[in-house]
Amino acid sequence: MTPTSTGDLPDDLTGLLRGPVLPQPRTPPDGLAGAAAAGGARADLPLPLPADAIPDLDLDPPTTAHRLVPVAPRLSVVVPTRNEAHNIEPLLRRLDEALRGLAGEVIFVDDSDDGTPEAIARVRPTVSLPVRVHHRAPRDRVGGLGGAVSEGFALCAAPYAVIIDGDLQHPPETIPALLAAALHDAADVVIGSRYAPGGSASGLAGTTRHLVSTGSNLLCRLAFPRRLRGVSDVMSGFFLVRVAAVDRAGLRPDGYKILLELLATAGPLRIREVGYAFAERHAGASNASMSEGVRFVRRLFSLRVPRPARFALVGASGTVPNLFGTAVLHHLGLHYLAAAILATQVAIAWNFAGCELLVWDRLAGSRLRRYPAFAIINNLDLVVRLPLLALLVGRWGFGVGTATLLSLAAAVIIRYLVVERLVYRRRPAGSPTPTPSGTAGPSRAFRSGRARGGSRPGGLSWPAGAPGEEATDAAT
Ligand SMILES: Nc1nc2c(ncn2[C@@H]2O[C@H](COP(=O)(O)OP(=O)(O)OP(=O)(O)O)[C@@H](O)[C@H]2O)c(=O)[nH]1
Ligand SMILES: [Mg+2]
Repeated sequence: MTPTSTGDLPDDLTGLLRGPVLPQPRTPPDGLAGAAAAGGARADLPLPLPADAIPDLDLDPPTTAHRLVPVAPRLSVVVPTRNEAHNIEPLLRRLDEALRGLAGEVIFVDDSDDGTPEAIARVRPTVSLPVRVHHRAPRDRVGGLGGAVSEGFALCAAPYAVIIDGDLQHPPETIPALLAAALHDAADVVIGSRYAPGGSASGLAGTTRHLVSTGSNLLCRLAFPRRLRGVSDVMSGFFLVRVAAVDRAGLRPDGYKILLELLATAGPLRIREVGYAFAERHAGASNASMSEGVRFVRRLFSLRVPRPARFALVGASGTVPNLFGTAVLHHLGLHYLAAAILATQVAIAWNFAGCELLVWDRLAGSRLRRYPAFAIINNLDLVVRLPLLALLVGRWGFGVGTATLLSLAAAVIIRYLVVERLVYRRRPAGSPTPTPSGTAGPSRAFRSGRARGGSRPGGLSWPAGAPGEEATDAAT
């Protein structure tokens, strides 16, 4: 089924979605219990929070009192933003209208330097949706767009999350159809697709963007033919997920293609699609760039090829400069051991570039600081290789080329084990952890509270195993 609007749905489902779920009074009620009674909070859908958690909602009265929510949200809309100040007002207005009656909330995960959080703060009191902002300081912007979305998942109070761009290329009016498809078909993921029936990619700017979109879509489907069977728009940034189906600990988001990351790393998922028309950017400038393209190709490669195989490939490619360098220098009259030492330095630089680009996930910190450790460890393998080389050539009469090759094969196994342990070991809990109330804050307390099924800063208590409970280090 590819529903395109709630009009396609049976009456009972439309009623479920559109029922009088969330009147949000603009004047403060006499406490939340009164508000819940007045709002006729429905008990026929599972709540992600126990009812007694609701009075603890973090509010900064009195100006935001109109955002009191008598029931826990059933749909969290996560909007990653980077310099979208001029799009905030129309976006929030359209979301407010589109989500009327859906018990929704909006969470901005913001990496902006243009005053986007201030724009949100200005518009927030004028809409009835609860709106939260998690602004990431420049040093915390791990994983770019994908990292922001992953952090957004951790903040969702609802069982379903919709990811939507902040520039209005994705129509908020399609969100009810995404939710309807999820509820109707018990789907884990509902993808807003430009290439499904009813969809259109006409908002893509220019032939090159069209080619990049269809080409990368094809590449992904070739790389994961079974997992992505029936998915027409792997590159979509507009989708709904059942939050409990997201394995945040398994995500290594790097840049734009968080949907690919999700689909490739999660267990079996029930996937549906809903066609939508991709619009032109409303205002502001695109954040897409050539470097995002390179990030995508790298990520696709590492999702597809296991790390030891990638390491072996890089190591194998390093034998080319090593062998070639040794042969040339030896030919020029250098002793074969001296030639091996020099050629090894070239191969180490080559391997380091390969490891950084293709083998290990992006790590924070400077490459210049990683290189000495990498070079020392790789030079240490000369301690093994040189005596082996001397034995092979001097004692057993192998040619310099063959002996170099054999010694390299022995060294590559040792090197993988040592490099993985010493240079690329993952820092514990490296990801900056979002706070649900909107400012970067006490991430350690938040993390430990959630791990125990305890309380979140801002006073929302979470039962153990609640949606969004997954480990919080996924965005490192
Ligand atoms: N938090 C966060 N959001 C980002 C980042 N990069 C892009 N975004 C947001 O992600 C959404 C998609 O980015 P766009 O720049 O619109 O990329 P695009 O849609 O591929 O490009 P255009 O078609 O030119 O708009 C927008 O809401 C951006 O503000 C980032 O590094 N961090
Ligand atoms: Mg865009």
